[in-house]
Amino acid sequence: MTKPIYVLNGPNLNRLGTREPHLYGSTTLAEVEAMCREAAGDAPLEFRQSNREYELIDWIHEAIDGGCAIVINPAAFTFTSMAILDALKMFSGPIIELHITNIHRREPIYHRSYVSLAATAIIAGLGAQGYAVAVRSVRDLVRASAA
Ligand code: DHK
Repeated sequence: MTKPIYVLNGPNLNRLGTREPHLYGSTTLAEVEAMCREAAGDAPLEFRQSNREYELIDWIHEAIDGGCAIVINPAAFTFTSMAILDALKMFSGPIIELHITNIHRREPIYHRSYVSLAATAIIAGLGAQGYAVAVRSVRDLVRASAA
């Protein structure tokens, strides 16, 4: 596998660790990145976070041109951004939509995801560990498709 897995994180996730720990736990984004890199093993991985919608879109375009898979936690943009959905629709590889919390057990505003319309799979509610599950899953999907 030469093309990287892109792990993209949306707004406010840079505050993981102190942000509503009763919901998101105490794991920091840096610790999440380390978990992703461990899960990826020898597979190359790009791990990024932005509070800017346009930047996430630019990174999805980068993945379209040179990535093998996307794991994305769009955070609040999950429920608002048709632009991120439209960008993801252009990606030909596996996409896992990831949420630390089970968004379907939260307030109704968190129940309708635009991103799910483009996702291969959705992981929600596993906490920070969900990132490692997602990275291992796309790594295996890509390897299986290349076999
Ligand atoms: C993260 C956020 O920032 C929220 O806006 C989402 C998601 C939930 C998560 O569970 O990772 O609603």
